[in-house]
Amino acid sequence: MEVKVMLCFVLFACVWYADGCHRPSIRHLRSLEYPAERQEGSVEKNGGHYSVTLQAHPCRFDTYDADRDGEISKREVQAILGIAGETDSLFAELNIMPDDGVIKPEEFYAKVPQIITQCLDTTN
Ligand SMILES: [Ca+2]
Ligand SMILES: [Ca+2]
Repeated sequence: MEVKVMLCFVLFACVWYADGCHRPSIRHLRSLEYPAERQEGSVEKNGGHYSVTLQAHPCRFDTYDADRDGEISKREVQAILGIAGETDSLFAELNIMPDDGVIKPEEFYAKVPQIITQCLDTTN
């Protein structure tokens, strides 16, 4: 019983806190931490392949996952490659299972060797 009361109190406190203070959301904080000016490269589309120019490794998941949460959001790709049609298009192709709206490592590594020029798997 006491636990339930405690949980109710905690929940109430959380709701009150979130409503009362207009503190920036985590998402907002992250966008401050990784502004668009951080752009380090660009993407061009040549035929069926994307040519990704990057200072960092264009074939590594970590390069794009700026906040290291294990998934790549569209904003993270835009932060690195710029806000452009090619960026959206590349994101859409890498996001094989689009329902979650993010690119998971398994999606990334399944697709990147096929569509990014610098990462093409030449062993096949
Ligand atoms: Ca991320
Ligand atoms: Ca996905």
